[in-house]
Order: sequence, then structure tokens, then C-alpha cells
Amino acid sequence: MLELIGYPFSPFVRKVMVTLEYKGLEYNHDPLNPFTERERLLKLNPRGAVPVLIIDGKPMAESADICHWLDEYHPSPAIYSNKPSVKTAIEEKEKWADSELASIFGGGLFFQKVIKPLFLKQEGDDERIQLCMTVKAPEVLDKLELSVPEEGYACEEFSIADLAVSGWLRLGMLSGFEISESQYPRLVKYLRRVYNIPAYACILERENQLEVIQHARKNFAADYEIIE
Ligand SMILES: N[C@@H](CCC(=O)N[C@@H](CS)C(=O)NCC(=O)O)C(=O)O
Repeated sequence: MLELIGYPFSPFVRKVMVTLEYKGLEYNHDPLNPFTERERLLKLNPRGAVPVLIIDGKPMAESADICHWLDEYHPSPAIYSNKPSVKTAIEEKEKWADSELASIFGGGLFFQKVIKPLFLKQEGDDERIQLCMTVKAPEVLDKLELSVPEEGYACEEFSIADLAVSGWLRLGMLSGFEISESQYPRLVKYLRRVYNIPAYACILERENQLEVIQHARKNFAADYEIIE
């Protein structure tokens, strides 16, 4: 049995969870918090980051490596596509989202507004939050509004690229960055499409029960409907 380690609201962890669900694989989940359960994590991953997938008793780290492994050993349905050119485009988009979008919506917003106060008992960096809210997030969303497809998914078929992009934007919305339908109509339609993939929707439904997500929704995101 596979075992996934890592708190579920991390977009890196969520990529793996949705991939497991999408492929219909059974797994156990240990929602280890990398900030409050450091010592336990370091024994599984010396880099101190989640996700970790335990396969036959051996830990594997790095979300992209894990998802590639899942595609290799459990190929259907593919999360990186079976077509080489589409696969390359998916990998590039995933890398871009997991660096560029992660630094704005993860490091700049959710980490500052939710993780730091709740788990590290520190205040968020207000200057960084403001810069992300007023400059960086709007800039990148303008680009995404032009690049997301009117129909379908980021790279032909549903893939890890959609999981990466939508995962970071969810953290942005949970931190109070509104992605309004009047300003970003294509992007909002795209996000709804992606969040409604059954394997994704069931993970989000579970995630919404978590205290930390309820805290974020109540304090920053109100009843903001795209994040469902
Ligand atoms: N490149 C890694 C990044 C993993 C990562 O940064 N995970 C965060 C969770 S959002 C973490 O565990 N952070 C704890 C820390 O860096 O101390 C991956 O794709 O798995």
C-alpha cells in the first residue's frame, strides 16, 4: 500500500493526492505538518519538505518525481500525457507554476497570512503581502487570462499542469486575493472546469473540512465561490 506524507493543503502534496485519486489508487495519508513535525519529517526526507510517498517501505520525495513515478507504474490515465510533445509542454508549465506562482501565492501570500501566524507563531511580512496583492498577482493573472484555453485544459488533456496552476491560485484565493469573473472570465471558467474534475473535487471537499482552511476562508476569503 502506498502512503502519502504531508499536509493536504500544500499544492505540492495536493498534486500527488489528486493524481492518486485520478488513477484510482489506494493509499494511506499521513497529514504531517512540515513546520510543526520537523523531526519526524527529516527522518523521511532530509530536505525537510513534503510530499513524501512511501513505496514498498521506501520514501520518495519531490512532487514531480513522485507523479512521474505514478505515471510510469500506473500509466492509465496519464497525468503527463502519452504524447511526447504534450508531455514536454506539461512539464514546462508545471515547473513554471511551481516556481513563479508558488512564490507569489504560496510564499508571498498563504505562507505569510496563514502558515506563519498559525504554525510558526510569527507575523507575516506585510510589505511582501502588499507587493504580491497589488503588483505581482495581478501581473501574472493578466498573463494567465490570455494563455488559458477557452475550453479544455492547459495542455490538451487534463494534466499535472492544471493541478499545479489551479493549486497555487487556490492558495491565493484562500489568502484573500480575489480572482473576479468580470476581470478574468476565461481564467475563472478554466478554474471551475479543473476544480470540478471528480478526483479533484473530492479532495477539495475533504480539504474544506480542515481547520486551517476554514480559518483562511473565514478570515480572508469569505464565501468566495471559485475556491470550492
Ligand atoms: N520541490 C518540492 C517542494 C516541496 C515543498 O516546498 N513543500 C513545502 C510544503 S508547501 C514544505 O514542505 N515546506 C517546508 C519547508 O520547506 O520547511 C516538491 O515539488 O515536492
